[in-house]
Amino acid sequence: MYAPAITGTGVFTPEEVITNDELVVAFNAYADRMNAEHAAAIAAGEMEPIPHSSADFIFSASGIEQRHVLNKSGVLDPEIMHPVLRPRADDEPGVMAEMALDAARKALAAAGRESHEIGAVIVAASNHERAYPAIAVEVQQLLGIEGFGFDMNVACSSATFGIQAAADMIRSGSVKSVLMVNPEICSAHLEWRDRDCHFIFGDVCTAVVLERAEDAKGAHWDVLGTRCLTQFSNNIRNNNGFLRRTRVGQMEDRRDMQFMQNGRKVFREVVPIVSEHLGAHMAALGVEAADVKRLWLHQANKTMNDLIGKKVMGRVPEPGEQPNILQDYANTSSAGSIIAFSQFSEDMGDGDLGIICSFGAGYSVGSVVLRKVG
Ligand code: CO8
Repeated sequence: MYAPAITGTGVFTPEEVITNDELVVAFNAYADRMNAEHAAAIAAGEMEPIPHSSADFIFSASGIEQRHVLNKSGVLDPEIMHPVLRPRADDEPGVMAEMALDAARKALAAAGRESHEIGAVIVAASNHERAYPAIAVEVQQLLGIEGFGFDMNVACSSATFGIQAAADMIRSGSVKSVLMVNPEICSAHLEWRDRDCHFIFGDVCTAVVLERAEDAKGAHWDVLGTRCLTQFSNNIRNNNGFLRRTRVGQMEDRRDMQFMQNGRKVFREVVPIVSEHLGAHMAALGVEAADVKRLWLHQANKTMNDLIGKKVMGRVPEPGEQPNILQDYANTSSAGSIIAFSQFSEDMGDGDLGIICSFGAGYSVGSVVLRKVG
């Protein structure tokens, strides 16, 4: 058995940003247009008017201030209301592969590794661009990696489940090192015309290099343990998948074809499930709350994270102990906790303990307990 370690992380952040104010202006213009178009039906009581969205509501309900996206103009055009991404020919990199390359190169540089030294690629994400060939195999080919690759989807827990899969393969000796990547094109799965959820998501890609701890070239994170849990629920569901390519009103317009949730129910159910999961994982590893220097949680909702942080630590976490990035990125599905880990771990010292924890559709919960070395 070999001890697995995280030796590098990388984040690809799309350049384009949509603030809450910009988003609300676009949504309200869309609502006004639809209400004018259907004025007669609304007046006859056959249809409810679409109410306006509000930037104040978005911030107070979620803590989100802005989001990065691959295409801002399509999302903000009241006639379109979805990202417009250039269709890719089969002989050029797909969108997810392109995002993955940027994040992967950063993670490899952080680990001090060349891509040909990696033994396997896992692309773990909620939002897949196609069914097959696997995005991971495309990334593998683009980076010149021998060995194999496969895709995984456990919604917002894809990255932690991907870390567990990688760590288990390294432990057993089937591979020496793994590149685990999370390209999340959440904007293509979000229903930007639904006021209840149009503010939730953003786009990003994270990457993590895992290898045998004994092979690490510098400071690294020993993986002390991983734990995954799933429990079926329809409270977060998407029945179709990638990309609405047609213009508003010109497609079979089933609401279930994009992201759907029962947000209130999710909120109520998530806090106990995640808190119990983390408590049990810590107990199994003999980790006390007082030992935990940092919690890198899934980034969906600030209030939810504050509650989970308090339950796990047994007190209100000090500023910096449970860093949030959702104010800048919104919910980036599986990548959120990895962005937090990547951006808020450099300052930690030799022997410090931290926990990455994701939670998402499925339901799914994944935790990774890490100890800094070096
Ligand atoms: N602008 C203005 N008003 C609005 C808007 C808007 N954009 N949207 C809704 N409102 C109004 C509603 O009409 C409603 O009005 P009224 O009270 O008069 O009926 C009022 O505001 C409250 O609406 P909601 O009940 O929908 O709002 P919430 O307070 O519940 O907030 C959230 C919505 C922020 C989405 C909240 O439900 C939430 O965060 N839920 C948690 C789930 C979550 O984070 N989902 C994100 C994606 S899924 C994910 O990342 C995984 C999460 C955890 C998985 C669990 C695994 C174990």
